[in-house]
Amino acid sequence: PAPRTVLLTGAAGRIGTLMRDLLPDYGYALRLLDMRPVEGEPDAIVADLADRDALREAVRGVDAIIHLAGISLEASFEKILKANIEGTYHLYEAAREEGVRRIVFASSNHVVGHTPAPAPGEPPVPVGTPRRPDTFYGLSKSFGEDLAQLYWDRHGLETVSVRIGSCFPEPTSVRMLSLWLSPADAARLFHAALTAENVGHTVVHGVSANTRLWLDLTSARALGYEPRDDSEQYAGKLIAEQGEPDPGDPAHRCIGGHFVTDPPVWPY
Ligand code: NAI
Ligand code: 15L
Repeated sequence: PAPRTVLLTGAAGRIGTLMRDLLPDYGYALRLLDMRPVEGEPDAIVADLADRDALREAVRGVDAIIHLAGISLEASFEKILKANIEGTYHLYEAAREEGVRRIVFASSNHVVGHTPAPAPGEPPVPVGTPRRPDTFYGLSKSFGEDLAQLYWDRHGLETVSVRIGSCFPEPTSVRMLSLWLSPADAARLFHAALTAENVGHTVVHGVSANTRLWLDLTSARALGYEPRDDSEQYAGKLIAEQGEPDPGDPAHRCIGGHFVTDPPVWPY
């Protein structure tokens, strides 16, 4: 049967807030979790990923999990270790113990951040490209993908790891023209990842059907994802403001952009 009750971790965050709005239209009943209170949602579970008892209770009875919680920018190794590496492990253990069948894991383009960005006209980077994390943050997402593979091979717990590009209401930089995932396409992709059959552990890129696409969508489309948005409608305005991407600029040389040279740091 198709999953109905879904635990959304990181529900107070940027993507979590967008998905709380969009996913109920696909028929999901969402259970929410975050370390911060979720505005307007008094029933949301306020718990840290370090709290194994709370996680076990939170996952009990859900059909699937969308795992967005964690540090979403660069931080010290110690902080990343606790939130993203140990935290994701605790969530997978809770899911295994409670018999949850599937997790959609928010991975990131920063798993392959050091990969050269394709030049205009070159094909997008395939999902099987060697991993080249650009930060401890990207490294933690690479760990998450390997953890997902282990829990599939060893325990039969399925995961779709979504290497999200840049999920924002609108692209705000020239780089994002190549990496944008519109909120509506994110909901389409999460729905496909929750409902496709026999995914085992599948890695997909999470981007819209952008004209300047850097990340190949073959494996995402194989799940049934049909993106409808294209960042090109914002290209004129962004290029007028910021100029054409300069291939000599390190922030345009690699998929990870400014994370490669000057990563934004988690403020907490
Ligand atoms: P965000 O930083 O807005 O949200 C993350 C949420 O996780 C926050 O509400 C925070 O309170 C919660 N959180 C952090 N540590 C926690 C812990 N130890 N226990 C419980 N909750 C914790 O990030 P955003 O943009 O919503 O991203 C969601 C996920 O998608 C993240 O895992 C991020 O790494 C990933 N991602 C996001 C991209 C984007 O473009 N927004 C791109 C690639 C990946
Ligand atoms: C990410 O992984 C971050 O979580 C998000 O805040 C954006 O910066 C995104 O990558 C990006 O590369 O634009």
